[in-house]
Amino acid sequence: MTGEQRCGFVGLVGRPNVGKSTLLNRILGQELSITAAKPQTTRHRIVGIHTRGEVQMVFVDTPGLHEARRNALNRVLNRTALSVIEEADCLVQVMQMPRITEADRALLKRLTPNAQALVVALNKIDRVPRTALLPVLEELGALAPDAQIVPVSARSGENLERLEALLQAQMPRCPFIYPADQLSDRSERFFVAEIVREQLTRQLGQELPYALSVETEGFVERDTGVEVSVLIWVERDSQKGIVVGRNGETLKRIGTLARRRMVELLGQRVHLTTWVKVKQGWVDDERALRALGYDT
Ligand SMILES: Nc1nc2c(ncn2[C@@H]2O[C@H](COP(=O)(O)OP(=O)(O)OP(=O)(O)O)[C@@H](O)[C@H]2O)c(=O)[nH]1
Ligand SMILES: [Mg+2]
Repeated sequence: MTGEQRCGFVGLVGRPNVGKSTLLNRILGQELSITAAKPQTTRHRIVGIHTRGEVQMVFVDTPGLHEARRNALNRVLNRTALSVIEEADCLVQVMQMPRITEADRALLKRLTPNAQALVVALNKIDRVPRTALLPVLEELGALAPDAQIVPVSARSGENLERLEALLQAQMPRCPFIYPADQLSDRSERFFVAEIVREQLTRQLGQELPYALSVETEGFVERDTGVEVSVLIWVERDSQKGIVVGRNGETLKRIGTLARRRMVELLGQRVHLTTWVKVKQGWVDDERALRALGYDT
């Protein structure tokens, strides 16, 4: 019955690499938002819809907030992350063990005066001994006396039920926004590009992921499966060489891993073609960013 339904937006925010996307995926039980052991993996606002019984929680995963203002992409990522603060019914700031940092404190300070409920998910507790938790929890309690603090492990799933219960309790009375079986508001076209970027980010060295963007050029469903073609944009010729690798081996490996994930996502056969192109200076060009699908 619609009258009993509750529904709202939960914004996931925090500095890069603390585990926001892993947390979302774990709650959803699906690898929706791409993850990697490198900062700035998430570049878009990713909606993940979680409906259980009469409660629908619309999670919004965001890019990690960071200080760097090197280029337009950095600025766009921060803007995308901050926009969720206004629209969410409830905010989850993700932090990670073993310690909270100056950047965590600065963001917490920014979030505390907001009207909506604030939850701090202290993530990655699996990597520290129990005894390490107490001083950090005490520090957080003193910094944000009104926030609810939940130690969790997005990797092992520890304590996520408690986090979910807390968030559910914050959802206002409101009819569902999305059908109960919908998982995201993004298209399959969007996710196939993300899957390729995930593998590029994971497989390539430290710096290269920041010079890359991926765009779906073709997505055609046929009787024999889905034909996907993606463009990988880099900034320089030398980067193209690294992505392709000797005899095309690097790109081939990335393509194989990405295709496997696409088969899982789409539940059909996938034919994947990848092209690497050079677009000089795209990371500092708002128009190019818009054309590549960023929320400038
Ligand atoms: N040990 C441990 N590692 C975790 C946990 N949660 C996430 N990670 C790892 O932390 C790294 C970053 O995870 P992401 O989910 O991509 O982090 P993020 O906050 O979304 O990062 P950005 O999108 O770049 O801001 C990945 O290597 C994850 O596997 C956890 O609970 N425990
Ligand atoms: Mg992320």
